[in-house]
Amino acid sequence: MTNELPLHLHPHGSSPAADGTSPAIARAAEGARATAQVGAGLAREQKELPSRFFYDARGSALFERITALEEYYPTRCEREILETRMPAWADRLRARTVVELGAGSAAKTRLILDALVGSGTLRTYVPVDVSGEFLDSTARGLRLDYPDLAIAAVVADFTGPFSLPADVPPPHLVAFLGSTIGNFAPPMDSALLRGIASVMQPGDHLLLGTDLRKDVAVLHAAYNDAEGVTARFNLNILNVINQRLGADFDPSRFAHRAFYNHELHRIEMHLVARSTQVVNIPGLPATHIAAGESIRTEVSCKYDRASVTELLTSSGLALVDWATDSEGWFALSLATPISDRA
Ligand code: SAH
Ligand code: AVI
Repeated sequence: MTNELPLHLHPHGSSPAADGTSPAIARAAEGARATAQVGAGLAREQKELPSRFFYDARGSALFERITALEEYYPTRCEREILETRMPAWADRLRARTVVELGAGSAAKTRLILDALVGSGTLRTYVPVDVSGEFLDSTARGLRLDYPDLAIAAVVADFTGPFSLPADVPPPHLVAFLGSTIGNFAPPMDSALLRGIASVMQPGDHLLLGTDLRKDVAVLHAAYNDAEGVTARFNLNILNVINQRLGADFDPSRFAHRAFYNHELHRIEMHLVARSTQVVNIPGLPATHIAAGESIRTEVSCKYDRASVTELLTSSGLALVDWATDSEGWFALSLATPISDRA
């Protein structure tokens, strides 16, 4: 794995500096890029917002609450697979560094760390996440519980270029859990994985979590929980955009909606305007939203083995192992760069 992930997924604006530019300039560049992205999304016929804006400290905390909900099965299914498979995988991977994209609380990751520490190979864990405050607290907790590991947290948007710390000894395991890949519609999904594959070296592996296609009632309940936590998570995107971009969205004038799009095999989360309104964002033209019109805030693609294999192959990766939970609701795939196949 080389030290810079050269991922360029955004057509609008430049990405935050990974080249030693001062933090103030990098922040201004990120602000300009965020405004350009939000503006482009709101100008589409189907208005949309980039889902990374769910995740400020409150959004990350709300996501953690979602993972504990009875209806939200992906976390417990993925945990079951890790509990079952990680000890054998650790012996096979012999990873000295784990890099995790979108680490969040890294609660499940502890199963990966435990197995690799148990095999005696792991030296360094690099959690990467855009939610800085939350990531700092994750890293603090891990340093207490894993005093012999180097925990090198990187606050970054993994869809832009970013640098890894200098000391990340190979072989590497890149963990991309939770089906976060599903939040990227084609062709962004493949572009993101291709960027990851391009910096992997022989002996490195990707561990990819993907939510599987299933009974629509199960999917629907997972994104429309009875307590309304997912609704609060969805609405929080407007608070984050207000705070980061100085926008004047009024969250009380929107309602949560999540449904399964059968044709595209994905859950879509939207915010539906309760009334006609105008939203102002500094640097952008006023956004007119009609009553009943929606803003799409997230897609969450659902897969089967064939579509995961196809996604990996189109990204320059080869599937080397596949495991599901006992219900067959979630899968973990181990993959290597295609050039690395025996
Ligand atoms: N891996 C954890 C968390 C999944 S939630 C789990 O499986 O439970 C998705 C995580 O990815 C959040 O922590 C969020 O802050 C992070 N994230 C989302 N988009 C991101 C982006 N573009 N760059 C970096 N992190 C991102
Ligand atoms: C992070 N991501 C994979 C979650 C998902 O299921 O798509 C985010 C989420 N959205 C609503 N609930 C959870």
